[in-house]
Amino acid sequence: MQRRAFLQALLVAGCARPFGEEDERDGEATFEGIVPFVDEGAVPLDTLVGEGLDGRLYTDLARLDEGSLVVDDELFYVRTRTPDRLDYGRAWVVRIVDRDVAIEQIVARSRPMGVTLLECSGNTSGGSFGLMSAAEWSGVPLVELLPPGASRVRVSGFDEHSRPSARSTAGASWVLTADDLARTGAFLATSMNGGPLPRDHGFPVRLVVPGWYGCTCIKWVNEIALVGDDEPATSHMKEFASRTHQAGVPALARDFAPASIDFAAMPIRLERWRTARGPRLRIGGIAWGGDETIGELLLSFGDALPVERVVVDRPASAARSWTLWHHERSMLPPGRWALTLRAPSAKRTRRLDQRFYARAVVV
Ligand SMILES: Nc1nc2c(c(=O)[nH]1)N[C@H]1C(S)=C(S)[C@@H](COP(=O)(O)O)O[C@H]1N2
Ligand SMILES: [Mo]
Repeated sequence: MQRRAFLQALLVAGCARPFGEEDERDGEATFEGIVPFVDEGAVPLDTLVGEGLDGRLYTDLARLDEGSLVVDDELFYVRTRTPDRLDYGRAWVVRIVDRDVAIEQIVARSRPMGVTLLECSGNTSGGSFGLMSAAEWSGVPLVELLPPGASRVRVSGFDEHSRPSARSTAGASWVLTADDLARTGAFLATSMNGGPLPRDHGFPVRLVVPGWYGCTCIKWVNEIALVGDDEPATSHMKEFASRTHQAGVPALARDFAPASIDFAAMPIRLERWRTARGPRLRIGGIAWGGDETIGELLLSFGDALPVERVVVDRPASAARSWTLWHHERSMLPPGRWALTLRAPSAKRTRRLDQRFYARAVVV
């Protein structure tokens, strides 16, 4: 079933003849199996693990297809589960500047905000790159809730956990300028995929900053404060400074660069097929990040093979979500192959330049 869905995705993506005319002549193509990625963490996928700050759900990217680009609530990645010290018995109020705003008022003003992808800035191979998902959100643009002339705000969320974490620091707040809010269209989200926010995703209200790393998308928002130009960086900002590609760990919030996600791409699924022409490799992948139109990627398997061109149809208008691409070639020779992509026409690709999203297979 999943394979059929994947094939349909390829058809939808514009590959009407996955194997070309030669294969039609040569006869049927037979699916022989998945070529798994190696040397990635053995984390369980699509399953909640851990509690509180260490709570995670790694989304299985291999099953993405045209019909599942908006990820169901239960499969959307989780980084930090609902704090156990959060008391849902009390009415939720967000302190906005000098007013206490009841959650009902924010919900009443919420409207569709479209599909936006979130990616954890710590989305590494150790987690099979599963800390990334897209959903459809409803909410209220943050600028609409602020007094005119506000130049810098600090958005904070509830983050008290009775169990400390070895890896993560409690306390979640990020400072954004009016310019950041206007440019990204940052909004307070009260709904995900048509329903209320699930608790683990910040019920009843979270921040979504389209195009920025997930660490800026504060969950369980309870305070939005106006701050001055000399506002110190928060502990949360400092914790995520290197993961959001800051120069060192700036002491002041104003010295943080926008935590934007550059254009990036990676393979998500390699399939081995048998055809009359010989064994074939079909590669499915995703592209996301940046805000520009991208039409072509360069796929490398390492120094032993020439780089191959991959057509990708990623208009700027789709940049808030992710886009599927696919590529087909003869089966790789026996050996270990590291797949990396480049996007020469993209404005900036810091992670692709570092081979951050490299994925290896053994044939
Ligand atoms: N209150 C609070 N908000 C938070 C966090 C947190 O630990 N506490 N983690 C951040 C990080 S690092 C990420 S990647 C996103 C994850 O959102 P998700 O779990 O809904 O996918 O939430 C952000 N918001
Ligand atoms: Mo994150």
